[in-house]
Amino acid sequence: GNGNSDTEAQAEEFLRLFHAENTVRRPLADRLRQIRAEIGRHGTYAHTPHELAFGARVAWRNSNRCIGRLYWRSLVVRDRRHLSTPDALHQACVEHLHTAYNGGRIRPTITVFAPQHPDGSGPRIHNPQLVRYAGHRHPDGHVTGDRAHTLLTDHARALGWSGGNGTPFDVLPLILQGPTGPPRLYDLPADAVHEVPLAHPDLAWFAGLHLRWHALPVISDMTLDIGGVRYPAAPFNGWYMGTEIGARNLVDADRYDLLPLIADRMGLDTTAPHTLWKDRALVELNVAVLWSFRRAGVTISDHHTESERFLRHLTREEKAGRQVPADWSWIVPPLSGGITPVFHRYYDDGTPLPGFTRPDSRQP
Ligand code: HEM
Ligand code: NRG
Repeated sequence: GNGNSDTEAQAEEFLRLFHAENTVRRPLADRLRQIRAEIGRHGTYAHTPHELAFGARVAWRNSNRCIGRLYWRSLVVRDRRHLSTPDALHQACVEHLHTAYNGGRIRPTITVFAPQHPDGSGPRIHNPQLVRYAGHRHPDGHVTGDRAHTLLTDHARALGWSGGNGTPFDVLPLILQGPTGPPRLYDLPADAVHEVPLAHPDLAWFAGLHLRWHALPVISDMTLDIGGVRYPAAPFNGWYMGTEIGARNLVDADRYDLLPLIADRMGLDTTAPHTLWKDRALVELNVAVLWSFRRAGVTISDHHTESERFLRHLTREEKAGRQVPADWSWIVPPLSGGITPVFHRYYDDGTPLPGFTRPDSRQP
């Protein structure tokens, strides 16, 4: 955990940034004095609602893997710091899904729950995203569903989950834990989880594959770190870029691994890589994802549009005198990289705070 002096130094750095970028009535020196006293007494301090909202937006702005940062100022911040019990988390997560979905016009939204206590305790969401599909493991090693989630599925079963119909798209329950006490299971109500059935504008058989994906990517396993205060439960979402679904989730060999099936239905020659059967199947799958979301009236964007927006973001931030940390290997889309403008340049690196962090090895 943070010692008091670390917390103080990080608080001061954040408060200086907050005062540099915002019009704040209260003099900086005043606020810093108050924060130091609070840290002295309690080992931590409380953000004002204005500080919290700014900190969350800057955490998005600083996310070096995110291509979607142009709209960082418009993030909707739901201040739920008074909530930390599993029951309350569950209710607020369901609300998050409704308000962020907004009838299909997705609103980038974050819900911030109670902060971590100086002793390290705090609320936690065990699911990596609020909506995840189960990976059902069979005795012969075959998996039905999302192979990335076999461990999460086992975890849910060990806690007593008996749901799921054994389909490839069974939504897992939420596994929620308060600052004290064991993790608890909560089913998501069906009307909170919006999904899009996938079809293709020209390939009539495509709908018969019965593929689907959920409308909202709500990351729930990252800690929001602002000015020496950590929020371990702070689920956030924007909208999908089509390639996340059509070039990774449904395609990776350790996810749904669907290219062989799609190529077969397309009647492609899959006997040699030089026929580019994988590439041709990949493009049609991505056409299907984008077309289906649009047809369903659910916000989604293609990688050409998001790349162009990201370059606008770089120009705008540069004008404001700020560096934009970016990780090329995450920013360049997994389909047609070289024909998007984000491919053809270098980026500043770094992972400044405020930011979203992960305790495990996926964090740089
Ligand atoms: C990562 C797009 C909104 C924070 C990503 C990735 C994409 C993306 C394509 C890479 C994901 C991957 O390869 O798995 C978008 C789009 C948004 C959006 C199109 C639409 C508004 C947001 C918001 C936040 C955010 C609202 C936070 C408030 C992040 C973070 C990562 C990320 C922290 C890295 C995730 C990780 O390490 O697993 N985003 N994003 N993004 N985005 Fe965004
Ligand atoms: N690739 C993951 C989601 C990662 C974040 N992507 C976003 N974030 N679009 C997947 O589920 O495919 N967001 O906050 O919108």
